[in-house]
Amino acid sequence: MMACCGRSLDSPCTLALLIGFQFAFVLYFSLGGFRGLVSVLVHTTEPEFDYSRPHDVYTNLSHLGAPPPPPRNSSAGLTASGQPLRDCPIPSPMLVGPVSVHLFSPLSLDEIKQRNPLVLPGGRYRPPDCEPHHHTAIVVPYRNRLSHLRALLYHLHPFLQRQQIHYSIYIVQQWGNGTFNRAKLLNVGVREALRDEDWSCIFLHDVDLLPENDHNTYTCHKQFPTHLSVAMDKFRYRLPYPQYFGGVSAVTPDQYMKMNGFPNQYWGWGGEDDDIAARVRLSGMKIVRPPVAIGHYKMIKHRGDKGNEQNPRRFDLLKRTRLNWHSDGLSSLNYELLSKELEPLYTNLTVDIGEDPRLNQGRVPVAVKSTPVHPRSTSNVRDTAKQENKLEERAAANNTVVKLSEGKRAPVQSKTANQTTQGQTGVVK
Ligand code: BGN
Repeated sequence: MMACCGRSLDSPCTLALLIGFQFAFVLYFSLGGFRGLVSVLVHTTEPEFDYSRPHDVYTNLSHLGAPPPPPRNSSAGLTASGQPLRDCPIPSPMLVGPVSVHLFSPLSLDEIKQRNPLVLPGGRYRPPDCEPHHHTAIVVPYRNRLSHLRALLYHLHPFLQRQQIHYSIYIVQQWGNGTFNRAKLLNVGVREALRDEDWSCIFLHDVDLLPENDHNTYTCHKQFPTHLSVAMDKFRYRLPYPQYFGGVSAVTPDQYMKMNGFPNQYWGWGGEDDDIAARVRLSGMKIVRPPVAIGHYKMIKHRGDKGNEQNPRRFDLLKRTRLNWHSDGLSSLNYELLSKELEPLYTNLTVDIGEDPRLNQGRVPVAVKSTPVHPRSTSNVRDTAKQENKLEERAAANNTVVKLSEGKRAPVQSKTANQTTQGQTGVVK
């Protein structure tokens, strides 16, 4: 070959080489550059789904005809006749793939409850006829988006029941009119959900995102945080940028502790998800994702929220994540839980998370109440939590609502990451 091409530039051999290079060049770009080439060479076996013919999201739910399971105590994992439950099969035989999405719920909250008879107060569910492998709390930061909440509940309950997991939906509602703080509400939700149960997985879920494929299971990766909403219609069903971690993501309690939770300082829209993604890397982990063909989501379109304007500080904050992530997060979390209500389809946590301290410089606070935040001993926090849990169990049994009384409205000061780990993350059921 070298001999052939060495002789002269206009030899047929040189010409063939030139044409060959040109052809390779065109092929490289028509395959979508480097990524496309890799996917052709490595031959990734991406699953394929036909999204043009989705199933109704309530498909197969009638298979779950059994009455609600009795409250789980010492007889957990047993059938009514005392026999141990079989393990739920993996994957769930009830999965159907693409499901239709209603951006507005066709039903009222009462009607949604009737369509989901096995959902218990607080939005809890456990498969009636098998022992689930996964125990997932879904935490949704929220304020003033009732129509989105209804669409989410209409969609998510049947979606999750077909996955045969044990789950509960927590709506974390920011009290007052101060600037919205998504990441801090997530911290509160994780903290409060772990008081209820030793969840093995915690989902961080935007209220306006509806999953389109039930093979996208709401479970966690053992080692690494997961980003689920990899293909949103808003971004033409692809990641907007490689490190994107917004929308829907999931962590185990251990992963959450490892990254010191989420930042508390992002008031307003944007950047907090990028900070969380940076924490994943800084704490020595990486982000894992389902295939694009599975991670499809539809976003409910809406105008920008009042009180959630773009945060102009997000660029500065992001520059400092490397320095701040140890000091700002779960370890510095403080808030006041105003009420915890076991609604038929969700647990409603109303919380005072304070206001952006920069807004209040030189001003009288508007939404923050004057209750001082008392430093509390860990045992006090634990005792209060125990009492609250007992109350809530009783309420769940009676199908009633728990409001934290005025006297019990103790400001909640987070334990340190290590303290919180104790007794809360070790047990994986
Ligand atoms: C990004 C935002 C994310 C948001 C995505 C998708 C920022 C920080 C700028 C450096 N990040 O631009 O928070 O989830 O867009 O909308 O604004």
